[in-house]
Amino acid sequence: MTGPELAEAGRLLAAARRPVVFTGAGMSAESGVPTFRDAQTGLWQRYDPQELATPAAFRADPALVWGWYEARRRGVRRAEPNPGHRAVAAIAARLPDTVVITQNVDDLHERGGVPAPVRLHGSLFAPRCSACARPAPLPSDLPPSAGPPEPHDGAEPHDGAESHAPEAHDGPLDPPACADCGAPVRPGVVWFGEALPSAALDAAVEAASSCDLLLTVGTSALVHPAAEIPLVAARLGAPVVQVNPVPTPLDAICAVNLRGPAGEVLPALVR
Ligand code: BV8
Ligand code: ZN
Repeated sequence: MTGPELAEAGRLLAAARRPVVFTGAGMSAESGVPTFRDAQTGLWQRYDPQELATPAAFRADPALVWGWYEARRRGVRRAEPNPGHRAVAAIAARLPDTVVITQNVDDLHERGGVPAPVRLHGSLFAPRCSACARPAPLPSDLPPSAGPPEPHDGAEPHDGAESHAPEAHDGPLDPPACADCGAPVRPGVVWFGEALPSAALDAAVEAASSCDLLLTVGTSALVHPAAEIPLVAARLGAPVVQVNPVPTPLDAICAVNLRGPAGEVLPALVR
């Protein structure tokens, strides 16, 4: 990323009144939350996330899939928002008409100062019944194997490594049963092959259709229909600025490509 590109992106952001910030897993990478393209750790090294994130996988082995999501949720609980999350919140504070649209299922935007992002793929923190869709309580965060206490529970900060990937001691875990109908509780995320929540998708298309800048951060732009959101903005004439250490299919439509990590680039952009 060079000075002129950052200056041009800063000029476009300074001129914007209704920006959209569109984020993917790379937004949380510097918080230690693995991206989908990162190598999985522990038990899940043997699985392609896209094979686990499907209704069929949950039907075939609810404990394996529920255990994976619980491990990811505990990892997110141990993570902290990074300076990139706080820079996105600074943009939204400065420009009240900002809309943050995320593909991520962690809660780091909320904890980093963006109270209500448009959530295209749901949340790790909204489990529901797989049959009657009744919202289910979040399980206690201490796994049966009584791993290290959660730092948010007032205990010492987790002495874990940088990464908050699912850990080796995490493994299959039987999902709780719905209090109403007894069916297994499932994660509140959108799996591959499932439709996105129509209200969220409509809100995202509406925001991308009326924005005057779209800032896309940390996405490989391979997952549809989310990947079409930046294209909506570009087709309607809004400039697109990308933050990603590597090229993506979005490069061709971007006015500026800022090659670098979100946690460094975004604070420099909003300085
Ligand atoms: C549907 C929740 C229909 C679960 C997720 C059209 C074309 C091709 C395929 C399809 C298509 N339409 C539909 C499909 C099928 C499929 C799909 O897109 N497949 C692709 C992968 C081939 N889509 C679906 O199935 C969708 N559903 O279309 O349903 C339908 C309609 C009606 C009725 C019934 C059905 C549902 C897709 C949602 C899947 N759920 N998440 C969970 O989290 O477990 S998506 C999941 O993958 C993540 O949430 C995330 O959104 C996505 C991964 O994308 P990214 O966020 O971009 O993350 P990734 O790891 O790929 O990339 C990270 C990037 O960050 C990299 O570029 C890296 O360079 C960068 N990076 C790294 N570090 C940093 C960084 N950037 C900045 N700073 C850093 N420090
Ligand atoms: Zn139920």
